[in-house]
This record gives sequence, C-alpha cells and structure tokens, in this order.
Amino acid sequence: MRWQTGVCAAALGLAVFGVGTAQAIENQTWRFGLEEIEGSVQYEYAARFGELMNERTDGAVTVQLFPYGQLGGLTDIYDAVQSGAIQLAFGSGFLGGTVPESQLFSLNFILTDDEWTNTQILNSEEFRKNEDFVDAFRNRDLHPLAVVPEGWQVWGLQQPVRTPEDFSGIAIRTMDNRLLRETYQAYGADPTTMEYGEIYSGLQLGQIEGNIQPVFAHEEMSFYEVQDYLVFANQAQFIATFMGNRDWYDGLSDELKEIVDGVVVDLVEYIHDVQVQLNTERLDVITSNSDIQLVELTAEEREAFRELSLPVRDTFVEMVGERGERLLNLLLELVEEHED
Ligand code: 6CS
Repeated sequence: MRWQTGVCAAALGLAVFGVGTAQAIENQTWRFGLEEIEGSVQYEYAARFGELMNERTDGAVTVQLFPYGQLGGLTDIYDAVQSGAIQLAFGSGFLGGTVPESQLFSLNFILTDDEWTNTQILNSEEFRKNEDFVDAFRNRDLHPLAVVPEGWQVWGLQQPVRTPEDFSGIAIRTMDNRLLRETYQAYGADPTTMEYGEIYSGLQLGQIEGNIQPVFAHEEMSFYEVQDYLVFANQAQFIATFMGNRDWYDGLSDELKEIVDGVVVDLVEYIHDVQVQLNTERLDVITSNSDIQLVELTAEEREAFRELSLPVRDTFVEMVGERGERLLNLLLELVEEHED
C-alpha cells in the first residue's frame, strides 16, 4: 500500500490530500486476455507486466492471465476488452474487424529489415502516442498501450516457394483481415481465413496447405509437424498491440497511469530480447524434431514479393481513409529517418 501522509496530519488523525501526498492504490485485479498460449511471446510479456505492476504498486495490482482458448476465439477476446469484461488484451491480425487501422501492421515490406529498429520506431512516443493511432483505438472503446513485434512472419508450406509463380494456387491460411488476403492474392496464392486453433487440423486434413507465423508459434502450436518447409522471406514481422478498455483506462488515477506507462516502456527491450531468444530456441527444437526444410529467400527473390506488395498500400488507404493514410505516412517517414 502506498501511503504518504504528513506527520502532523497523522498526529491529528486527519487524512491529507494535497501537494506531495498520494492516496493508497486500492487492491485490484486486472484480467488480461491473450491471443496465444502459455509459453508464447504474449504470455511472457503479460507475465512480466503483471510482476512489474505488482512490484510497483506494492502488491495492490494483480494481473490475471487468460491464455488463448480460455475466453473463446480471437474476436471473443476483443469483444471482452471492448465491453470491459476484461481490462487488458493483445490484438493482432484478427483485430482488423474491430480497429481497421490496425491492419497497418499487416502490410508487408513497410518497416526496416532490422527487428530492433522496428520495435523502437513502433514504441517511440511519436508513433505510440500519435493522436491518430490512439484515436483509432479509443473510438472503438479501447486504449493502445504498446506495440509488440513478436518475430518475423515465416511461411509454413508443403512445397518450397521462392517466387510468386511458386505460390500459384497454394491455399494459405491468413489471419482474418482483408489486407492480408489481398497481399497473398497479389503474391499469387489462394488465401483463406481460419481460427488460430483450427490451423493444425486444417493442415492435417488438407483444407489449407500453408500458414504464416513467427517461428515460436510454428513450434508451440505444433504446425511444423504437418508442414514440410519453412520459408523465410522477412516480408513482415508479427505485430500485436497491447491495449486496455478505454473507460477502465480513463478511470485509473494519474499515478497508476504513470506506473503503467513506465512498465510498458521498460518492457520494450525486455520483450524484444525474449522474442529473439524464443524464436531462435524454437527453431532448434523444430529442426531437431523434424526433417522440415528451411528456405531463405535472397534479396533479389524478396524484391519480387516487395514489388507485388506495394499496391496493397493503396487498398489500405481506400479501406481506412484519411486517418489510416496519415498513419501509414507517419510510419514510412519514421522508417526513412532511421534508414538515413
Ligand atoms: O495466426 C494467428 O491467428 C495467431 N498467431 C500468433 C503468433 N499470435 C496470435 C494470432 O492470432
């Protein structure tokens, strides 16, 4: 409990709420919905967030985690945080139906080739606290707190793909957003949407032939067991937004808001290191436990996909309008500044 009362006031038995004093933070539990299972990047983030919140509020705040599956499907998690049934959640590829502007993170080839640089750009005050970005969430009863890249998106396939021609007709599962479907159509593939928890059986039954995940997810969801190739094109990172319910966030005291902000800033480097480590270790697990083939595209091969991805930026602007266009331009400017 955080009490700071003046000696005189304490002697008089009076509570003082003035300059230099703070009220105790009430004991409270925050429910945090995850799109991923225990052991994932989101889980590690949420667990550390909970530990730091608990420490920095002297035990007043407890964070309760709900890994993927406990609250239903992915969109059930977003509904729960929008309605205030839970206070916190991660949202990524399926969030496009709720926050269309969040599909910005689904665009391919818009960030740099360096993961740490991208993490810093996305969590800069300039981006994370940009009015358009914040409003895109707040207009949907949400409040964005941090942007969390979780590693390169890697294609799990039954055959090697090095060129858009190789992708021709491949039934690839994407997360549920139009930007991703348009991107994979542009690459020549045949995209289809499916819930995260249904991918394994979809692959096993041949309903889909490929899916796109960071390495850690290919491993922990066992997708690699039913795929023959992992193709590294470094076309995009998997990016999730850590968000709270808007009214809940607005109701926090300034002191708590400051503590939350301090924790998310401290977690930027922490979670970057964790995701790099998890993705590296899990690739070792995959290659030790299977004879899956790894394919890495050359710069020239990547360029063919990059060119095909460019018109999808116009689709993004068409879909989300001026606010989306300003956000896309902001991101491109920040990337350019880092590349200079
Ligand atoms: O592909 C998906 O649906 C899920 N993949 C990851 C790595 N996290 C959450 C997301 O919904």
